[in-house]
Amino acid sequence: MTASPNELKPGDALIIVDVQNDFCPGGALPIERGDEVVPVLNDWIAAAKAGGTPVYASRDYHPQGHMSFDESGGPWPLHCIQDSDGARFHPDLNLPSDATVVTKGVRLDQDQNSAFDQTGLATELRKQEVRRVFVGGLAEDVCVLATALDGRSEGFDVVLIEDATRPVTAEGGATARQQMRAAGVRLSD
Ligand code: VGL
Ligand code: ZN
Repeated sequence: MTASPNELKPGDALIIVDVQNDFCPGGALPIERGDEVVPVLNDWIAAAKAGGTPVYASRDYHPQGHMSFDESGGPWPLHCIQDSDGARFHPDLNLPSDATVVTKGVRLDQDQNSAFDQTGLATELRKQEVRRVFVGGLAEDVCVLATALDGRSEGFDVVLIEDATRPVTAEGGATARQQMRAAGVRLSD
């Protein structure tokens, strides 16, 4: 069973990972059916708003010449360049005005796949007395995976919203789910 927005309660937070144009069909690093996470996440956002659950939205936000680009010997095509249209959140994602945007991938010398990596997110969540995070977004086998695993390492209960994520590759998605399950992330079989 996938997670349901009506499970949200005090002590929870919603973390929306990298739902940006470049990761959706038509973008620079398109994830198959990546845009299908948007309506699902909008239901979660609506429930979060209604219940006072804090919403965090991470964005991949690379400088020109980033080390993760194939032109620099990295694994990925150019994507999510700072200030580009591809780096913007999907236009249909109903981010609340009080959502916290978590920017990552800005370092020239290393990639930051996890929304927790050097962003201060764990500190902020503790400050908000968050104990459990619901995670969705893109991509399941890259930044969602890294974020969910770091959430566990930081001591949070982590729930993957399975219908709100898509992998770069199907095999990658299967491996990612195994890794998440082994780390104690809640997800369906
Ligand atoms: C991502 C590939 C490269 C992601 C970011 O957000 O999952 N994937 N950079
Ligand atoms: Zn990236």
